[in-house]
Amino acid sequence: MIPCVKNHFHNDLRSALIRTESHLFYIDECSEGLVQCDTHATCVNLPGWYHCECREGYHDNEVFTANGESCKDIDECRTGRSTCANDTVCFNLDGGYDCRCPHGHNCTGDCIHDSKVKHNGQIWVLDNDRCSVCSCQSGRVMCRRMVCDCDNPTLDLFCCPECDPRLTSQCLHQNGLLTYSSGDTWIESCQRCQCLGEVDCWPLSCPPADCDFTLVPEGECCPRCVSDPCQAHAVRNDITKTCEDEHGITRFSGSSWVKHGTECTLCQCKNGHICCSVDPMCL
Ligand SMILES: [Ca+2]
Repeated sequence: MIPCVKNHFHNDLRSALIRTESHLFYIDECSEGLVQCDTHATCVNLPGWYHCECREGYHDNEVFTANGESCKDIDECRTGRSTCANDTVCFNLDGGYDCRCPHGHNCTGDCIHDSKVKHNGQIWVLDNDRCSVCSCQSGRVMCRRMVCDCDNPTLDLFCCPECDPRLTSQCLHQNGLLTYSSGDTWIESCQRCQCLGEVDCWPLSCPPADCDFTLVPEGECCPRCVSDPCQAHAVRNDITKTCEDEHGITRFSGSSWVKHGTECTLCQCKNGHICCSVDPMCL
C-alpha cells in the first residue's frame, strides 16, 4: 500500500501514475498483469505508459499497435538477415529461420557473419561491442549479452560494472539523497538513468501521438492528443489551414501577433484556430 496518495491519473493506454508528497510511483502494468500483449510481443513498462515490443524474429513495419498485434514474422531468408553459409539453404520459420542441408550435400554448418566465415561451434566477441558474445550453431549465429559471473577472476569489468568492488562504482541520485550501485537504473526528469561508474541518462522514448494538437500533462513525460487547440503545447502546423486576424490579414499556422488595440494580448494561429492570451509579464 502506498501512503499519502494525492492524485491518480489514468490515460487511454490504461497506464497509471501515482503522485505522493515527494515521490512519483509508476505502476508496472506489465508485472501487474494489466496488459495483454500479443504472443509475438513482450510488455515493456515505462513511466506513465507501457508498450508491447515485438519479440526477436518479428517486426511491426512501423505500424504501431499498443498490444503488439502488428508484429509479424521477419522473413530472414528474403531480407538477407540469415547467416546460412553457402552450403546450406535458408528456410523461413515463424519467429526465426533454419539453415537446412540440401539432400546429397555434406554441410559443414558454418555461418557467415559480417561477411566472414565462422565455423560451426565457433564462439567470438563482437568487434563493435566487446560485451556481446556470438556463436555459430549449425549455420545460425546466436548473439547475447555476456553473462556476468562476479566470481570469475577474468571477468571484463567494463561489461559487468555491477561486479566492480571499488567504491567509485557507486552513484549519487540527482537529488543527492540516494546512492546506486553500478548497473542500477532509475527514472528522473523523463530520462532513464543508469549508474555505470558515473550517472548516464538518456531520454525516454514515447509512443507516437498521431494528431495535430498535443500537450504533455504535468507529472508525465509523453505528449497526449488534445481536441482544444488553445490547450496544446505543440501543434503539427498545416500551412493550408490559415487564420484571418482582426484586420482581415491572413496568418499562417504557427505565426503569432499582438492583437490589434492591445499591448499585451498575444494571438497565435493554430491550424485555422486563433488562440489569444494575455502575457502576464507584459502588464
Ligand atoms: Ca522468420
